[in-house]
Amino acid sequence: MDCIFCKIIEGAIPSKKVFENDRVVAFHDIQPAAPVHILIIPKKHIATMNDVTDEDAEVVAELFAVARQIAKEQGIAESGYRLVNNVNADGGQLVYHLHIHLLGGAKLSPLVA
Ligand code: IU
Repeated sequence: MDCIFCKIIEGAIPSKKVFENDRVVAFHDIQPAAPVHILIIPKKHIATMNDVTDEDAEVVAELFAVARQIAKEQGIAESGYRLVNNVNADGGQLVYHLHIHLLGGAKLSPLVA
């Protein structure tokens, strides 16, 4: 499968990983949009949030658990952070392998002014 994040999971493409277990990987975004910008992804190839099934409930919950843990490790849990999941073209999704952006380390601009 020609998926860049699957290649990152396999280690075929290098990345700065901050977390890995049998089901989930997290690594620094190559084009950070905030001082802390980490992507949290399932090892299972799921293209978008639209493709998540009931079978994936545990791993999707784990993505959020890993995000909470990394936010603590990065020292941004108390100051705050943002979790983002872009879906399809209008949502700005560029990589079609489910991922949660963990953004923080600065005061982020409000989504609604
Ligand atoms: P999006 O939600 O699909 O738009 O986000 C994709 C992100 O993946 C984006 O922030 C890229 O900078 C990031 N990324 C990466 O970290 N490493 C890569 O090799 C590629 C994209 I391609």
